[in-house]
Amino acid sequence: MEAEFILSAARPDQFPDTGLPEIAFLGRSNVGKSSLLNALVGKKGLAFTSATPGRTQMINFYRVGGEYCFVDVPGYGYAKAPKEIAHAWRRLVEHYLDARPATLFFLLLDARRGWMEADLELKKWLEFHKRRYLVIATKTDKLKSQKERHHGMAALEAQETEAPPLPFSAVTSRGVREIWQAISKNKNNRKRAAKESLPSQAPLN
Ligand SMILES: Nc1nc2c(ncn2[C@@H]2O[C@H](COP(=O)(O)OP(=O)(O)O)[C@@H](O)[C@H]2O)c(=O)[nH]1
Ligand SMILES: [Mg+2]
Repeated sequence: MEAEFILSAARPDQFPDTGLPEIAFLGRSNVGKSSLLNALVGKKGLAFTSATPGRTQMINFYRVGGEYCFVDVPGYGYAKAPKEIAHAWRRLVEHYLDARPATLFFLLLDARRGWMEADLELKKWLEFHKRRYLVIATKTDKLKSQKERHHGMAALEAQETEAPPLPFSAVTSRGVREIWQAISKNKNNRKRAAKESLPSQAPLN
């Protein structure tokens, strides 16, 4: 799939206006946001992945297949970041969430860890502000036994969400097809909603 980096935004006035439907990848540092983005596009090095949490400090925008804008949002809940930096990220991310109401949000959770405090906070925010979001369980390849898998999914399902969490692994590519289906379904729903909300035409005479 054709994909290109647009820009990294450190401030809200740098957010690009692509006119494309936006998909934002949200989740704690190291949960696998960049890896998911790369897997969906089929390009290993598109988004910067790192073994060191908290490296991506800006919001990165990518044009994907000429049809979508993917947004890699810096991870929250990284305890070791210096206070001022953590504060600046938070403000930048909050600005982003606030400024882009039409975005479809992917909330990524580590399949082994389930919901953590910061994830729950974000879920609450998304629901309060009526944003569309999907939960994605990452790193499912790390759940080795049947028991671990069962336990992992049960922990994710303990929270009520609009749609059930989608399992994903960047190692096995599990979930790529289902996630793309969810993206295009969302786009079609949006188109339909936009059509229905058009004012009916007044008769010409
Ligand atoms: N085993 C496994 N490792 C993963 C998976 N996704 C990401 N990782 C690893 O987890 C680390 C963080 O991934 P990254 O995509 O940079 O996370 P981000 O900080 O949320 O963008 C990297 O070392 C990745 O190689 C996965 O599905 N399975
Ligand atoms: Mg990243």
